[in-house]
Amino acid sequence: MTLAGDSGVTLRLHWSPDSANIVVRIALEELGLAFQPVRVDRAAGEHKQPAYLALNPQGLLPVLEDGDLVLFETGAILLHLADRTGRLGPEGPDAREPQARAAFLKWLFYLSNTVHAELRTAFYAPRYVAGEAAVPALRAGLAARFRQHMDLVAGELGAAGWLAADTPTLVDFYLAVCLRWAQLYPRGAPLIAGHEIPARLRAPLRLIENRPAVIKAFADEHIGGRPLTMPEPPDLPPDEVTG
Ligand SMILES: N[C@@H](CCC(=O)N[C@@H](CS)C(=O)NCC(=O)O)C(=O)O
Repeated sequence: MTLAGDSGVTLRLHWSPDSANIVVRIALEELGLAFQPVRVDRAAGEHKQPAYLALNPQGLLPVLEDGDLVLFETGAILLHLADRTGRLGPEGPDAREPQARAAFLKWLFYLSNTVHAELRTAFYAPRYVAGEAAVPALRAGLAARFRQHMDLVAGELGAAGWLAADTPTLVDFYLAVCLRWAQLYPRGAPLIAGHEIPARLRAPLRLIENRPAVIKAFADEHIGGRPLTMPEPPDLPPDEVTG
């Protein structure tokens, strides 16, 4: 088996601006892993074509290729990167440290199977109900749940303001991006307003958006300014913004 890093093989991140790949891109930059970005034209439906479906049969972004390995699902990719580097975040802790790993795993799964999954349902609401008329009620219910999730998370942050350790780990970056999306999408009627973000989550968000690796990751997806506390969509023609 070949892994990226073996004789010139690189990690390959399949991406589209502001899609879930931004979480993985931040993780790669923060962990100092070199990678080759592979742009997928979502607006043209490239992610539903056979070549991409061979990598992710769901036809969703992101995919990360690591040598012979092909991974999809943001949460699975983050866990793979933590195990691969032996670190849960850029400043540690060790990925095998039992307390931190347990905290990391529970928040990773919560973010992946509850928070992110519900955001997806809100963004793609018409796919989940019969008839457009039911969409506003579904979105309103999910917005209320998102606020509850953020209150819960705010109450569980450690003293230093991070979820799994005394320093930021990949789950903090995942949470931060979920907060970005909730303030931006669906376009024109976002799930929450910035002032609804619980006070305890604001300081970590500010710290994250000022980190050089995070700034670079967003910039490489055409996102500038204050991407977490005053988010704007990618600076692209409107038909290319699919995030
Ligand atoms: N559970 C998946 C969700 C990924 C996802 O929703 N990706 C979106 C972009 S943010 C996508 O590819 N959407 C295209 C589509 O639904 O057709 C993950 O975490 O990777």
